[in-house]
Amino acid sequence: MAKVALVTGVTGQDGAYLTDLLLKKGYIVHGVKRRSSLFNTERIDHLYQDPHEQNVHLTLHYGDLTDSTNLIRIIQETQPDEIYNLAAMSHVHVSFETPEYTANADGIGTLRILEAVRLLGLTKKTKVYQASTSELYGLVQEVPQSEKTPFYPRSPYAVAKLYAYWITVNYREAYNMYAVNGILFNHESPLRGETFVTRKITRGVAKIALGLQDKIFLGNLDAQRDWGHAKDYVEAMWLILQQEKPEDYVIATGVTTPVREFVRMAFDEVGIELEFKGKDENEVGIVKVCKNPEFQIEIGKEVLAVDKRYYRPTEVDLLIGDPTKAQKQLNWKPKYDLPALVKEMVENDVDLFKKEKLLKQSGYYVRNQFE
Ligand code: NDP
Ligand code: GDR
Repeated sequence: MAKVALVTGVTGQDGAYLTDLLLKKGYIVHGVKRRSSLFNTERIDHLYQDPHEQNVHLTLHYGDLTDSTNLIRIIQETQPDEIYNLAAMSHVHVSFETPEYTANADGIGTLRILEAVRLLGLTKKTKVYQASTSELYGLVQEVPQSEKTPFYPRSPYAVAKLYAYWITVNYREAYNMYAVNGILFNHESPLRGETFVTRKITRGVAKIALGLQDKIFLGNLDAQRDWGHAKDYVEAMWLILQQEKPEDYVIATGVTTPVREFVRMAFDEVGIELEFKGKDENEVGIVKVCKNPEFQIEIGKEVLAVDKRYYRPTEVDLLIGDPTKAQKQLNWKPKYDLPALVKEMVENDVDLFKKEKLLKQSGYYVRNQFE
């Protein structure tokens, strides 16, 4: 019998990679997607099957983490062996603007899933994976950060995820459930949301190289993150649910890099060497050399500037994970390093905007992108 998985946040970056992985492993996958006034399934359209077909392996259900009865009904109908709770308002900066909603969806939303499993008498059958985050570490207590490092959240997002983390641990201990946290450090990909810093940079670099944009405006260039590839990280999620004992795991590469260095690497991919000048909010990036004849870019042009509006009220300065436990117990090892990730993301965005440029040059309407 095929295993049944329920994936919340199926339309997001991780939802798309995880669904692909589970389908390849022979799972029947049910995904929870929100109703939206525009189509929001672009990342999984290639996996979607018309419900009128035979042998449908992926089914989408309308739902929301803020709606308990909806979640109870979906879990009752699908009777999942595994639930991957990936749904969340996942943008740290936006959580300062929408703290109450973030607490509801990211914190209480997790409780709703766990409580639904309990109410439906599925505690022995259904395993629950909670998408926990390195943002829990927040204000640096120690480096590298492991499963034993104390938490000090620094945003409404991280505080909501702290609740989700502990309620998952509590349901495991109180009801003997297989409920676990994957404490995942930042992971990116060509499917990354456009307003997270890596994708904002790779899209900006592609547009600048193609003459579609003049400059990228960023916030704190000194922040350091442990960046991996989402494809590797969804593999870890699956492994975490296949263990004999339910335990929490840190998933990270163990390498940290400042945002400024990510910018440099991304420009380097299109043959543009940058020189950084100035400090803090006055820092700029100027084109020093352009080695790629395909891209006509003026030497000395300012292509990067800092805009304070992207600073956060409280920042997480340094994240670097210690994945020793995952390496030993899960036998997990990432296939991508940062240069390979940056290369894939930049190439993807150059391709994307080459198409846009072609449309523009042929006189077709190109929608305005609000970023
Ligand atoms: P995305 O922002 O790409 O995806 C989030 C998903 O959650 C989307 O499908 C979104 O739907 C859905 N969603 C948002 N709010 C609700 C809600 N109220 N009810 C139902 N669905 C909702 O995030 P990622 O894929 O990058 O991350 C997946 C999870 O992992 C998140 O919980 C995130 O906080 C966590 N995480 C991510 C890390 C990363 O580096 N990517 C690291 C550590 C943890 P829609 O498409 O309609 O917006
Ligand atoms: P993060 O990711 O907050 O770590 O959360 P993000 O890419 O948004 O920021 C990373 C760092 O870059 C700095 N930064 C900017 N960030 C954004 N978004 N836009 C900018 O213009 C910019 N300039 C500099 C930020 O200040 C920050 O230090 C991500 C999300 O996926 C969470 O859901 C997840 O839990 C964590 O990763 C682990």
